[in-house]
Amino acid sequence: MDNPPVYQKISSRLQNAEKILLVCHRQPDADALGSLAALGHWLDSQEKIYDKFCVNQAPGNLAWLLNFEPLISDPQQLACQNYDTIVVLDSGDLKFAGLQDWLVSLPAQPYIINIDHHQTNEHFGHLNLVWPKAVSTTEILYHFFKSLNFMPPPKTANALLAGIIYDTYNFTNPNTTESALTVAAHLLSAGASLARISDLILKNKTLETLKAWGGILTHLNFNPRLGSVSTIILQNENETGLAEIDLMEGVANFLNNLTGVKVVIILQQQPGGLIKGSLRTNDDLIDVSRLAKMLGGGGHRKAAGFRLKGELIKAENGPWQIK
Ligand SMILES: [Mn+2]
Repeated sequence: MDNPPVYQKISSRLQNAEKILLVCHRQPDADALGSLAALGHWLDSQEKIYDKFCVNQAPGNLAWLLNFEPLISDPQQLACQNYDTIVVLDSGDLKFAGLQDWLVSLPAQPYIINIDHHQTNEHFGHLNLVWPKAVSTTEILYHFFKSLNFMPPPKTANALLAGIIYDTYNFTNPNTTESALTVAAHLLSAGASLARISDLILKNKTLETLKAWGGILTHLNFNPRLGSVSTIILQNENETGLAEIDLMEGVANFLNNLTGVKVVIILQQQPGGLIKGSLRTNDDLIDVSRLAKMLGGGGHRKAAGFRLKGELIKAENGPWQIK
């Protein structure tokens, strides 16, 4: 995607900003954190002052992206900082970014730049760079940097590649594009290390994780009419020390490798009577983000999620149901 006018606007807004806040979505993944890190590197090169916020800290296998530095995770700490510009990365809405309540409480609204690739993005920014065809938000940032003639140093190339590897599941998702592969090739030329990054991001399963998967897979249920396979994760099934989201996403990606299945549905029981759902498909004719949106969530054509109020109940001799 080439959109020089928007790139220019974003660049000049950031160049002229006094105090910038970079934000990525809660429970951050390698695209969210890679975007945060890479944009931070560019701001460093411009000698700009900025902070980084995310509701949750980086998971252990991704902390290297931020040089093992903690993020601001308590919105209270944002008070009195007087940010004039906020860049929200890889988040389809302000709630997912954890900013909604804090923004409402502010006397004056900061200028919001929204850079994202989620199909369901709500264009909540004053400036929106939303490109659903990009495989990752870092792919968009690559084009942004290129248009500014910013040559990413190896650490930035690694951060950009991390987002592409994660969101394409190592270039194996059906949404992997020629353009993403070309960008990845350029990042390798810029000094990114493909094997190392993909090991750090994807080869992170522990024995405990696989044992938890084993328990979860015993609930598998195939619906021949819909061509869907579903499973559930009960509250006591995560003793892995992994974040709930990582356990769920891991199982969802694994099940998406099943042959003869159109849609993967995973429901996870959460405390407080909440059910979190994760949807996957490899079918070109199915857009799971539409179903997620109907259920109050969002995401991409091939991978989406939602949250519902309810409890998972096992019908007698039947499958699990939402009540
Ligand atoms: Mn992403």
